[in-house]
This record gives sequence, C-alpha cells and structure tokens, in this order.
Amino acid sequence: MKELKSLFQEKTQHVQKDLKDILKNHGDLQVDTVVLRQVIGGMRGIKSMFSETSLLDPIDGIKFRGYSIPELRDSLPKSSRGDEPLPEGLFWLMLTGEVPSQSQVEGLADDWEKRSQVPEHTYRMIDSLPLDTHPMTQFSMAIASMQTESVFAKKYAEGISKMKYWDPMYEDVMNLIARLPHIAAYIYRRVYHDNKQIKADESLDWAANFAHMLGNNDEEFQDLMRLYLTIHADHEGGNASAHTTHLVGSTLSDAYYSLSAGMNALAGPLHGLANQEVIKFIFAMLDEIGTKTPTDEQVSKFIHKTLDEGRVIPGYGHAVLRQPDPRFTAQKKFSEKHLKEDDLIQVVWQLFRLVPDILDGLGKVKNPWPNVDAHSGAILVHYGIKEYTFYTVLFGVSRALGVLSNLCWARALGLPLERPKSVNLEWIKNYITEN
Ligand code: FAM
Repeated sequence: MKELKSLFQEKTQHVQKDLKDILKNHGDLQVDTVVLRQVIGGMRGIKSMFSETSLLDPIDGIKFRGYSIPELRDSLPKSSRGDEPLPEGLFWLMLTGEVPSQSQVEGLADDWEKRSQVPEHTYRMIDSLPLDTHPMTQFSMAIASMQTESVFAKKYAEGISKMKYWDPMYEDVMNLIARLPHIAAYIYRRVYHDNKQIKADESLDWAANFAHMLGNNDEEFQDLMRLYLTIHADHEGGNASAHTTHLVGSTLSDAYYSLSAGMNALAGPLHGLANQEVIKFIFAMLDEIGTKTPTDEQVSKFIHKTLDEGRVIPGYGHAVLRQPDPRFTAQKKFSEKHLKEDDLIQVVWQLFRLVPDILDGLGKVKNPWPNVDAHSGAILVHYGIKEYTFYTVLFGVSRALGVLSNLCWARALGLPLERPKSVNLEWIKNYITEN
C-alpha cells in the first residue's frame, strides 16, 4: 500500500508548510477566551487543539473532511455485497483528505489482511484474565501488550530523526488497525461462546470479516458492521478518547500506548460505555414494566422515575451537539429499511418521541436529543449480539480509525507535547479580586 503512504506523506507536507506560514505570520492571533466556568467545568468548547480528520458542528453534527454522514454513505466505495460504506474508505479519507477509488480501498483491505497477525503472547495474556474481566479491560490490555511490536519505539531507540517520526508511526497504526478485529473477536468468542474461535475469512473486507469472526455471516449484519464501524470512527479531536490518544501520543508514546489509553477513556459511562448502558436501561425498563411493547405513559413514568433517582438517561445529551446526532439518524434510516418490525427498535423510537421533551422540561439539559448510543444496542441485539458488556469494544474498534489517523498527522506535523496550565483556588480568588 505504498500509494496510501506516499499520498499521506505528500498531503502532510502541504499542511506542514501552511502551518509554518501561519505560525510565522499569525501565531499570536487570539482564537478564543477562557472563563472560570470552563477552567473548573471540563474545558468545554475551548478552541485549543488541531485536528484535520473531522470537525463537529453543534447543529450539523460530524463532518469527516467536510463530508456529512449521508454524504459519506453516498461517496465512499461500498462492498459488492452491501449498501453501506467501507470503513477502509473512511480511514483513507481521514488520512489523506481524498475519497479513494474502489481499487484503492480493496488494496487497503488487502494490506490490513497481510498485517493482521496478532502476536501469540497477546492471546496468552487475554487467556490469563478472569472471564468476568470487562471486555474493555481485556481490549485495552491486549492493545498495550502488542507494544512489544512497535516499530516507532524501536526506531526512536535507534535515534530516528524527528522529521521521520511519521513513517514508523504510520506502520504501527496500520498494523494495529489490522489486528483490532482479531483481538476483539477473540475476546468476544472467549467470554461469550466458550472460547470457540472462528478463523478469519480472507475473502471478506475488514468489517465483514470482523462480523464473520464474531460468528455472524448474515450479509445484512455484515453491512450493518460497515455502517457501525464508519459512523463511530471520529468525532473531532476533543472528545475524551480522541483527546487522550492525542495527549499520550504527544509524549512520543507509540500507537499501542496511545490507543490503549484512549480506550481507557472510552470505557467511561459518560463516553463510550453509554452504548451498553442504553440497552441495559431499556432491558431494565421493559423488565420492570413487564412487557416488550410498553405504552407511552409507562415509558414516561419510568423516565421520570430514573431522573428522580438522580440518574441520567443514557443515550441522550451531548457535550457539543445541540440537535439529534446524525449518527443516531443514520442508524434509524438503516433500521427503517431493515428492522422496522423489531419490538426493541420500536422502543428506541418510542424513547426518541418521549425523552427529549422530558429532558427539556428539566430546564438544565443543554441537549435533550439522542446521541450515537441511543440506537446502536437495539440493532446489535436484533442480529444476535446480545452481550452488551461487549458493545464498547465495537465502538473502540471503530474509534481507532479516527484517533490513529490523527496520531499519524500529529507526528507528521511535529505537534508538540501538550502542556496546559492548571490553577488553584488561591490563584482564582486573587484573580477575581484583581478583576
Ligand atoms: N439525562 C439526565 N440528565 C442529563 C442528561 C441525560 N441524558 N444529559 C445531561 N443531563 C444533565 C447533566 O447531568 C447536568 O445535570 P447537573 O447540572 O445536575 O449536573 C445538566 O443536565 C447539564 O448537563 P449538560 O451541560 O446538558 O451536559 P454535559 O455536557 O455536562 O454532559 C453528557 C454531556 C453526554 C455527559 C450528558 O448528556 C450525559 O450524561 N448523557 C448520558 C450519558 C451518555 O449518553 N453519554 C454518551 C455520550 C456520547 F456522545 C458518547 O460519547 N458516546
């Protein structure tokens, strides 16, 4: 796949020159102001990072190199066996800014297939963990265990020039992405299917082979996996998993350390773990109400009860979005085409009708609309992936495409060690007095 590597190198050289000119002529131009509420409240919305792969607009949602999710679904190459975009094409787009051809995407899938050999010690490490170890713990540890394979770490130890950091980082990223479905499927089959492992099918694309190794050869499910692994891939640079991966990488930790750290962030209930929390919430609600087809009144009552107990409604709200998440809408469109008779899907749509008004009525929720996690679990249950403690691993396999393409860019541009400043209460009180 020399074509992708050389195209990536060429693109980064143009941006590197642009950034150099910008820093020289406009380096002191103020782009934002920071208020105490942001210092204490999670740095919300402070423009303070650089990322080319995607940009998030509160109203329009995510755009990958300028393409919305509907535009991606129209523009990216597809499998001959389905209607959804190939995630390999999204990775090519995020890395180069160009939509690849069908043959370029097929070449990338072949390259990943050749790189997909997971070291034996990684499987032995996974086997050493208790079966009830959370799949995200197993996934994050498995990624870190492959650090022994890092080309970047080896080259750095040999004294590589910083102008060439991008090259071994690209190699690590390609190897890591190629191996993630194999690790994820190994964990899934070990924990939920008596360790009955399924060999890879080299004739399938990256997403379809992942579905196959999970144990599902349904062509409709394989197409769902292409959509799933595309829409979860990136959400600009400031979300917790992207920012963590970037921050760790800024210390010149290699892709294995950086992605493992990013997955630990994704494992949080307010971030990627929400996708399991949503289906847990729905199952608990149906169990308590005692039916698979509850009335609106029964659902509203359960939502109010949850809120009165001081708990959040998982799958709703977002730190940036202020409209229904286009990633939710894309899943709803897929379900309207394939799954509209499914009772659980109907409950997801019932929640979409009822939750926003209830959250809006609280008078404090900035975004009462569904996010990406509100729909994903019900679709996975339909296709037999009912083990929701595994769902965030699926999210992680996808998110790796975005955070790792960002890591390649960060090293190619020579983005420095991140080092924001913290202040203490005494400083804040003095600052208030002086201002
Ligand atoms: N249910 C109940 N309360 C909610 C809520 C929800 N879905 N979303 C926000 N709020 C509350 C929030 O807890 C806060 O209450 P307090 O002032 O009492 O602390 C208030 O509304 C203001 O919060 P906000 O400014 O509107 O939201 P934040 O930017 O602070 O938080 C989320 C954003 C995503 C953490 C929040 O919406 C939430 O907890 N959602 C449920 C968990 C979830 O779905 N997370 C997944 C997010 C997804 F995009 C992802 O990363 N996978």
